Amino acid sequence: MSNENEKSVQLADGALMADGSLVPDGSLTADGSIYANVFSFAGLPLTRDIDRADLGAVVMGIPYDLGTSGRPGARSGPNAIRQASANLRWEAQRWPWDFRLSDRLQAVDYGDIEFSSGDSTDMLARVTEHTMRITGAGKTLISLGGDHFVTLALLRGHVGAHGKLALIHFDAHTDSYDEHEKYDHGSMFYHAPKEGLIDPARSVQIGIRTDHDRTNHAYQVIDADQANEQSVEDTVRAIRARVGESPAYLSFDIDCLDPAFAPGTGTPVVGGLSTARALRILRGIADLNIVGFDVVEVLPAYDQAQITALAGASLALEFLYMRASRS
Ligand SMILES: [Mn+2]
Repeated sequence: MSNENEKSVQLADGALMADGSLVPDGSLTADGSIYANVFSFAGLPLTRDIDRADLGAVVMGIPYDLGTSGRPGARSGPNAIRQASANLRWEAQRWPWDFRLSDRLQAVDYGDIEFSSGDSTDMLARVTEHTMRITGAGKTLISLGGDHFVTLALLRGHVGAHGKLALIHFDAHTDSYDEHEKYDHGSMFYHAPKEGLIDPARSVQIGIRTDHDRTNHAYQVIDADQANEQSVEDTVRAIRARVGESPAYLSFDIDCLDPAFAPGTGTPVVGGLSTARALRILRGIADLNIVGFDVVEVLPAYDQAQITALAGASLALEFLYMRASRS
């Protein structure tokens, strides 16, 4: 145990290598191979050295799944997303964007946050601490879950730098279930407004298709049927009207997508969005003041042929382009 603790402390200080790299030679990840040396997200440098002035964004993994109510295993999500992201490395200018990512935005992979396994309180503390470090340095954080409970820690780590946030939430579930003192992956957005982290009156949930109190629900809901039936432009317009100029946090539970497009997830619900539709909605809101992003609930043990992991990787890369488009 003491060895593990020592290692955690070392990682928290970002001092594994003199230059902050998490691997002996950070340049190992910089080539464009879609199968060799797949350690980091999309081949980004794997490092905790984030103080460079030109660095705009940080990708971080949170291998946690103790908040889940259904199938467990999302702790392996970050690694699965990194592996699948190798398929995206070769395209310097991602379609259909009209710029090369590296021309507009420098980003690194911060690795996974370590915490005492089995200790959710420690996870919350560590994730909040690292998030505050990254957002405090003025970098945009893109987090890879992990089950959705991790978003509570991420929001706690963002408010210091950005104040109370609007929430743009893609999900099959509202995750605002009133379970009183219970903290899990279905109650973060019940607790978050009570903690002053988000303002439901400026927040919107897209893709919902599970029961919630429709007569008394603080968040605007664009349910899955509506999001599938109306045009992408109408959905984009509704999100923009709700969020406005507010600093916003975008949280994407992969189960917003139909299980046909994301089978590997903890609590799948049929009747969801396609990956294509979700990507088009995201591109339509790229210029909103989105200060942080996550994609959560990727569960490789239930995945098929990396379908879900590739969707997660593609969304995370889309987040980088959304951020870059505002640079
Ligand atoms: Mn969900």
